[in-house]
Amino acid sequence: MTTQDQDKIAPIWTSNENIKTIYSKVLGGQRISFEDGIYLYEHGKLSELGHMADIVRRRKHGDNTYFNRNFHIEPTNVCIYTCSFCSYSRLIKKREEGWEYSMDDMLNIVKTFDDKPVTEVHIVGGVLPQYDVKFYAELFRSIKAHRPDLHIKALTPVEFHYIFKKDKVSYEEGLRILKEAGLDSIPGGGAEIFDEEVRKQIAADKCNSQQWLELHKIWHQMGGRSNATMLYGHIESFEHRVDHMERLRKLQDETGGFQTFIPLKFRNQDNEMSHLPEVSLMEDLRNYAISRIYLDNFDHIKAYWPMIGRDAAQMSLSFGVDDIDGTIDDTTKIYSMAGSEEQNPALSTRELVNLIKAVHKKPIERDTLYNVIKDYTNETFPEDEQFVGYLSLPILN
Ligand code: V47
Ligand code: SF4
Repeated sequence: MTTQDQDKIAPIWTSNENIKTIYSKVLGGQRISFEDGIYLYEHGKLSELGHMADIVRRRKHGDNTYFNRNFHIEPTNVCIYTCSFCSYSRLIKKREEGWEYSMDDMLNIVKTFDDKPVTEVHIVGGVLPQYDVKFYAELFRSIKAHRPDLHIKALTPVEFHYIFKKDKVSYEEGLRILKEAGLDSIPGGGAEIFDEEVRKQIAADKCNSQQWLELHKIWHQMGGRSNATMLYGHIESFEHRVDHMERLRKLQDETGGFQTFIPLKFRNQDNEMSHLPEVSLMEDLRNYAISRIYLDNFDHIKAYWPMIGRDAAQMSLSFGVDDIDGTIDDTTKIYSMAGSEEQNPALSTRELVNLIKAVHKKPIERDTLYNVIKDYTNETFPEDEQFVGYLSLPILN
């Protein structure tokens, strides 16, 4: 954004002096503090947050809105861990619904995409002893042998910590083995909330916050790229959310290896935290906006549309989000089991492109590392004449 463009930004209309101060920091490209973050959660109006987040979004990406063509493989839905927000693991309850894919099962899933222009496979699931370093290294090698150009985004510190410890290899050594076998990048899962007390209550037995951050740090130092998530809207406070982002911002200052921050809204169906209500769409938008403002050193903020639904994903694009993932043909179950909006998360490229265009943004297909594959801004699809759009953006506050 040029200075001339900045002049075109309407000044924020507020009588709140603290918001004015934060606004001038955002406008001047200055980092906001921990206290500013808390203040925004506690006192920022949706319109103010959206306005500020949109300044940051536009400065970084203009109207560009990214998506990619990927598919998911979940090796198993059985897990030795017992996170209380998890609706997915079939270790204890509904064990008969558990699946455990073999290497061949997973290769067969990859082969079903042979004639599709996907660029990424996202592999993540439960943690079980038979999936060890050797297994994953062989899996990655076989996928690459079959389809060398497919980007493998796989596993999280939850799996890495478990398998490296079991196989008695250091984080460095384990990551080196898997990288050589074909691991290209690391998705953002397993972060939940870093605060130790909250983590103890919701995810007591898996890798801790320090281990999560350490593993990403080492991966970044090896030249790797990764994402980071935050599970919000359960028992955490606003302070815990800002603390979570603060720890990520610090690490990003050190390594620069994170690409995308993905806030994940807690869904309450069929898990041990079902008694908690889910937060509102308004809170989701506020949270996206504050993430965009706070994480000044993250290039991208992603709204994972299968989780929040298409309409909310469209709205999020005016609250700091510039990426909506983009699964075209998905087998992921972790959210549908937890009560996500989309029970059958599949969108064709045309639907995805039109969904982005309907809110006057530019649809850009990207690869995992955000290299542009295709700009769909001027692309017309045959059915476009009938397309009237999904929603016009409401004024919310
Ligand atoms: O870590 C589990 C979350 C995550 C629930 O990097 C839940 O591109 C809400 O990290 N309600 C795994 N969330 C998924 C993940 C992810 C997804 C999409 C893209 C990327 C990426 C990463 O799913 C877990 C946990 O935080 N999760 N249960 C639930 N009930
Ligand atoms: Fe296992 Fe992940 Fe579910 Fe926790 S969230 S129980 S680590 S599958």
